[in-house]
Amino acid sequence: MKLTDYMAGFIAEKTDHVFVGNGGCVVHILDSLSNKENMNLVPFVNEQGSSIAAEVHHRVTGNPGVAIATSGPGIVNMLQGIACAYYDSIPAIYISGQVVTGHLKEGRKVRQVGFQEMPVTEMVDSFTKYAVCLTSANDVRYVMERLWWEAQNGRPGPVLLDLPDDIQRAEINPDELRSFIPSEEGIDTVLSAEVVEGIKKAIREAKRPLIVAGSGIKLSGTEEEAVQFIEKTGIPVVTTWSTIDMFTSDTELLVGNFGVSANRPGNFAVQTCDLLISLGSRLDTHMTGANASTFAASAYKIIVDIDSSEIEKENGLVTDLAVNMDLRKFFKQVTDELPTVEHIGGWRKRIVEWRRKYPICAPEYYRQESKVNPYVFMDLLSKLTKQDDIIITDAGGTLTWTMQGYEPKSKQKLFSAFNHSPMGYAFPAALGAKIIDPKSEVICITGDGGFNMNLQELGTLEIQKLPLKIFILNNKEYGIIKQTQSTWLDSRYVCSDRESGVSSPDFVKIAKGYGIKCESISRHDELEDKIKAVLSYQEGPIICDVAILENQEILPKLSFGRPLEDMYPHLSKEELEQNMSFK
Ligand SMILES: Cc1ncc(C[n+]2csc(CCOP(=O)(O)OP(=O)(O)O)c2C)c(N)n1
Ligand SMILES: [Mg+2]
Repeated sequence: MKLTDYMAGFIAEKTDHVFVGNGGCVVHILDSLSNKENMNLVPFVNEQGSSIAAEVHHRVTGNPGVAIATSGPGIVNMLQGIACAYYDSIPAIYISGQVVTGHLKEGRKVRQVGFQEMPVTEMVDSFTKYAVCLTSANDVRYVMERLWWEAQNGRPGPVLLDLPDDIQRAEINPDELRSFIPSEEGIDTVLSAEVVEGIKKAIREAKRPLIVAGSGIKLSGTEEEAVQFIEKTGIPVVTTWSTIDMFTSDTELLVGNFGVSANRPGNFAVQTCDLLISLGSRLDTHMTGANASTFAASAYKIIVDIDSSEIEKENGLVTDLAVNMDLRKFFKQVTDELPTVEHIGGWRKRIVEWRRKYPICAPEYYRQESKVNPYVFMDLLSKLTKQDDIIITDAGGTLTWTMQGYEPKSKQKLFSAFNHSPMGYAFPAALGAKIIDPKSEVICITGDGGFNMNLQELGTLEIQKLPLKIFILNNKEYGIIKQTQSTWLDSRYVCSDRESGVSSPDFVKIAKGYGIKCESISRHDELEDKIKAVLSYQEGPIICDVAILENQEILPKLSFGRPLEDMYPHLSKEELEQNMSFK
C-alpha cells in the first residue's frame, strides 16, 4: 500500500476537512486524501489562512483540525496559525511536505541541499508540543497515532509532521507497522486530604472570595463542572477573555472580565478579594498587570493548573496553595465536599454596585453624532445576534472593544487567538469556522489593519460562497498603536496611520471586485437597521464597513506598570479609595 494512502485513511477517520497550501512536496498526500469519500480539501490563498482554519477546527468542534503545506515557503506561511494554536493550547495537526530524504541537509554545514528545503522541525520546535520528520516509512502508524495523542493529552497544543516526498511514495504493509503506546501521566491524580481540607478552610474563612475561570476549563471540557463548582460554593466569578462566553451577563454570580484591557468591576474585585481560586488560568501579565506582585495582593491564592511550569514560573505572583492537576479530576474530587460561603452579602452587594456604576457602554456614547462608537456597536450587535452564533474577533482596539463590550448569549462562542493575537486572524478563522460548521451563523469582527493583512482570502470566500458576515471596524489607522503613542510618545504617530504611511484601502470597492455584497454604516441612526440587514442576509457573504472615529480610545485601559484597580481614565483619589476599602 502507498504510504500516503495509509495516512489518508488515518486522517479521514479523524476529520472530514483538511486545509491546504499546495506545492510540489505535497502532491502525493493531497492525491491520496482526494480519494477519500467525504473528505473536503480546502485550499486558502495564503497558507496562513489554512493554518488558522486548522486550529479553529478544535475551537468550533472540540476535535483537532489538520492543515498541510508544502516545504520551505509553504510551511513558513503556516507558522502564524501554529503559534496561535500553541499559545492558546489548542490541539491541531500540521503536516509539511519535505524534499526527498537524500536531499535533507542533516549534519552537513551547507545552508540547503534540496530546493525549498528547510529544517522544519527545528524551526517549530519552540512552539509545538511534538514535531517529527518521518524518515522511516514503517514508523508511519506510530507517528500518526502519537501526533493525535500528543496534541490532545496533558496540556494540549499543536504538533507537526514533516513528510519527505520519497517517504510519501514508499510502499508499506499496514499489518507490519508498530503502534504508539502512550506513557502514564506524571501529575497528581488524587489530592491529599490535607489539600482538600486547606481549600475547604480557605472558603469557610473568606469574606470576599472570588473564582477566576480560566481557559483550562474549556480545554478540559469541564464547563458544566465549573458552573457546578461556582454554584455549590456560591463564590462570585471573574472571567478571562477565553471564558467570557461561558456566562451570560445576567448570571447572578458573574462579576465580569478582569485584566489590562477589561472592565473596572472585575479589576476592583480581584484587587480587593481575600481569597482567589484560579481554575485553569496561567494568570499572565495581561491579566495581572505588568507587576504581578500587585495582583490580588491581599488574597490567599489557590491556583489549579495542569502545567506545573505555569505554577512555578516565578513572575512575581505569590501562590499560597498550588494544585497541579487536570481540572476534570479536580472537580470530580472536590466539588461535592466543598462548603457554601456564608456571610458574603456585603461583598456581593458591592459587586452589584460596581457593575451598575461602571457600565462599559456609557449612555452618553449613544449620543455621538458622527461615525460609530465601537462600544455602542458591540452593545447593539450583542442584542441582535442569536443563541449558538459564533463570533470571532481580531487584534488591536477591535479585539479589546469586542472583549469589553460584547455580551454573549447562551451557547454562543466568542473567541480570537487571545495570546498570540496576530492581526488578520479573524477573517480566515471565521471563514474556517463557517466551512467547518456551515449551519451556525459566523460573525467576523475585524479592524481595517487586521483585514488588510489577510485580504487575499476574499478569494477563498468568493469560491466557498458561504453566508459569512464580516464587520470591519474602520478607523483607517492602527488605533491601538496610536493610543500607545499618545500615552507614551506625545502623540508622535509613527507608521500607524495614513499620514505616516499605513494604507487603508476602500474595502467596499475591493469586495465588489470579488463580487461580494457590501454594506456600510457611518452613523448611529442607521446602526441597528443595518446590523439587522447584515445578520439576516443569507444569499452569500456580506461585508459591512463600519466607520469608527479616528483616535477612538479603549476605555478603560490599564497603563503599563500600574496596579489593576488604577485604570485610565483615572478616578479621583477618593473614588478609588472608596472602591478599594471594606470597612
Ligand atoms: C501580524 C501582526 N503585526 C503587528 C501586530 C501589532 N499590532 C497589534 S494591533 C495593531 C494595529 C491594529 O490595527 P487595526 O486592525 O486597524 O485595529 P484597531 O486598533 O485600529 O482597532 C498592530 C500593528 C500584530 N498584532 N500582528
Ligand atoms: Mg484600525
